[in-house]
Amino acid sequence: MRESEKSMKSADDSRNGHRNGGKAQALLEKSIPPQTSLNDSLEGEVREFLTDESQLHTFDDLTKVNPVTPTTVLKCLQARYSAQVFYTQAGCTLVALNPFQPFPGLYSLDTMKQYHAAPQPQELKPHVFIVAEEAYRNIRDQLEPLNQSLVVSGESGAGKTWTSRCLMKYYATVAASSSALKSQSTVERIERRVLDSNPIMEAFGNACTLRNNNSSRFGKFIQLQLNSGQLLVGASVQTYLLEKTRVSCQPASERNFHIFYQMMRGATDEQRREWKMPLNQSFDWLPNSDKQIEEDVFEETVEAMLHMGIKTETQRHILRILAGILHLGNVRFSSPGEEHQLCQLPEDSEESMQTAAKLLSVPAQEFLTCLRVRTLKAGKQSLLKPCSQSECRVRRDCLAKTIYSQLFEWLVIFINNSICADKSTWSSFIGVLDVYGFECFHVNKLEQLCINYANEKLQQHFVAHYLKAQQEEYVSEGLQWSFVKYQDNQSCLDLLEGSPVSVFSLLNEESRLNRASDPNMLRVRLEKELSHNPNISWDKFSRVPHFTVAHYAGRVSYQIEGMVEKNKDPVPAELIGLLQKSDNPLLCQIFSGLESENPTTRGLAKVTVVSKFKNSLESLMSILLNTTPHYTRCIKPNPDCKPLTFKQEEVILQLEACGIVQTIHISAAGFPIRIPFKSFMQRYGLILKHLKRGKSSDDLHVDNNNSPQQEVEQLLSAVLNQRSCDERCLLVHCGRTKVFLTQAMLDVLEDQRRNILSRCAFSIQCCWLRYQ
Ligand code: AD9
Ligand code: MG
Repeated sequence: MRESEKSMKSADDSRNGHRNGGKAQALLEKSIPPQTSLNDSLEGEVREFLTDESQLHTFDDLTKVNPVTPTTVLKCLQARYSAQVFYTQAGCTLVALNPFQPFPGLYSLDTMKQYHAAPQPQELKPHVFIVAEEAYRNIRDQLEPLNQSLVVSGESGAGKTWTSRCLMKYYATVAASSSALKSQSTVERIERRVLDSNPIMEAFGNACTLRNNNSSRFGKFIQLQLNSGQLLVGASVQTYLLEKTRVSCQPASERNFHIFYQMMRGATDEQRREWKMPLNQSFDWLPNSDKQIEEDVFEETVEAMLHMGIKTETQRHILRILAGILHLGNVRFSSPGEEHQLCQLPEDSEESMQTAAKLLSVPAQEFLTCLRVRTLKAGKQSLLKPCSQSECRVRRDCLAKTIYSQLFEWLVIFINNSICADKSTWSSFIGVLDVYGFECFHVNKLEQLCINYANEKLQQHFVAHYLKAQQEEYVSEGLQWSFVKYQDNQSCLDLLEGSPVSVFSLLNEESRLNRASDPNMLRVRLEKELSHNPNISWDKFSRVPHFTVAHYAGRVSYQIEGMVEKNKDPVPAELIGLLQKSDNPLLCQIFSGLESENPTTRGLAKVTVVSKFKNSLESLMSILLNTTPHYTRCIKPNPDCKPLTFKQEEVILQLEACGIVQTIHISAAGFPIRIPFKSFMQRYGLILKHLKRGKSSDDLHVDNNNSPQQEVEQLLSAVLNQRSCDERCLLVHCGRTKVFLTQAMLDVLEDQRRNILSRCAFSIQCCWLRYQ
């Protein structure tokens, strides 16, 4: 093991220290008694399986495990993992275990075709392609809501991005237009361009962290646009909260964004000369350069940019900007003797400063002045004030972060312009959501607060959409139901974003005050205004100002120091003004519309990081609420990303965090399929007609004045009349407006429908032959 890897490993252990071994153990020992009674009669049969542990890997659906406890679910998943089966259904959710090694065939073209062509994909082995196909068929069958969303969640390194890529490849294959396949024109096929957005965004937005060599440092929602013939005609991408602080400050043993290392490794001699980047050049902002990872592939990024339509000349501007940022990172400032004096540059920094200015195409002297001198506005007058050493550093870092995040935003806009189809050409979409998972480190800052807030919102969406809606629907439809307790996270969301006061509102108020931020002030206000909320607490003995939030996935302590400043995210006006004058046309363009921090409007409702993030999440939520959601929960089986290694303590905490056991309880006892009476008769009415033809009408008690419910009941009793009353209750239930079915019952109905249709087709064929 290389030194850097060793240090990463030990730091990893300490960072994962939050993983509470005691809690995992308690969960492992806890055995929840089954809370439902509907499938009691199946218990005996399933228990036999449980005692015969050699069979555990055969459970394709965790709802068939009984009793459902964290332990039984865990054992089942472990048995499947050992048998190299990585997907398991958990009612409405697909559980995906990360194998941490490629499996030939698992995602091959043939496998895609197999799932796409299957009459009933659900009958094949659980796979993420079933989720993909289900969404695709929902659109084909015009089920409401028509648009679909595939929500992929899980902690860092669990496999969200991998899964999202698989889903995108699936649609780029099964929904590719045949004419597009033949096209060899210079304009690349749309499917190809949609897929090429991945390596570009990953090069600029992913980094090697302690928990994942290819960790996404931004959230992403991609809408795949389909035309009325269900062909992929375009896509659009929305990104969330790029972790821009990484540009100038990399956590210990982690790396900067991949693109910088790709450039360092993959540049041509000519580029090295242009960027003043000889092979032995070291950059302060490029730590752990010796750690080589699979993603360090410069040619792939360059090629993908070309396919996307980013011309060589524009790429040259992008890469010069990035090289300029790296040289800027090597600029250091020495402390001035007196307060009114300017900070000086040590000798080696002079050259870095000159190179950075040249690569960013701005005048070097003016650049240096902007970094060292602050302009203060007092009424109509401007006052120049030399910055202290630390202020100079803050300005330098701020400049690098702003340039990088603006460049990232420009790239996303460019990608959207290149792949987004005209609204008139598409009629439905499938959205794939890949956002950062729940995070809990030893030190948690504003970034973690935002990330965990996003996860709370998604969990609420899941709970509201599936668990709550399902239980409420049972009640309103008059079904007998023993309730399963689910964890509603509303009080945590009230704490974070509620009105009139919340963590965010207080943070924003502090950020809008025209004064230096004091962490204790915010702490006092939080304590005074929010202590009534059970989800917030403080460690009275801690000397570091912080607050602890009880999230649905665990407790996280957030450090208050630096939070207000980060939330303000100020960009000095002088720096923006300078970049707007750059001779690099791209740099000039990306800063042209940007407003700077204006000291005179500081007190007004400034857009803070938190308010911007909250708004973008709210629009995401409103999109999700108008779609049919499909959930995939990725699980990381061990913290070291080792192939085929399953650590129970690691997995049990993740199962707990995503409430998988509750989901299984509800799905196991319930009827996951519900169809309004009218739609039900439209699809299966032919079975009743067929049965009527075979029997006397007395047997079927035909009454033409039947209500829709009676018609449905008549059909069901005709189909089920071979079975006992108890068994019928397990398979199907008629509500007030809908039929509630298990998957098994749906399969019976679909089989009968298929048989009748194929017999009809056969008879027509015979008549035709006779006629000929
Ligand atoms: V993070 O929140 O962005 O830090 P993700 O996105 O959840 O995280 P990612 O998809 O990047 O994790 O997966 C981590 C690594 O696991 C990948 O780089 C692969 O090496 C590996 N992986 C994930 N899923 C699979 C799989 N189905 N088959 C093989 C996989 N390897
Ligand atoms: Mg990712």
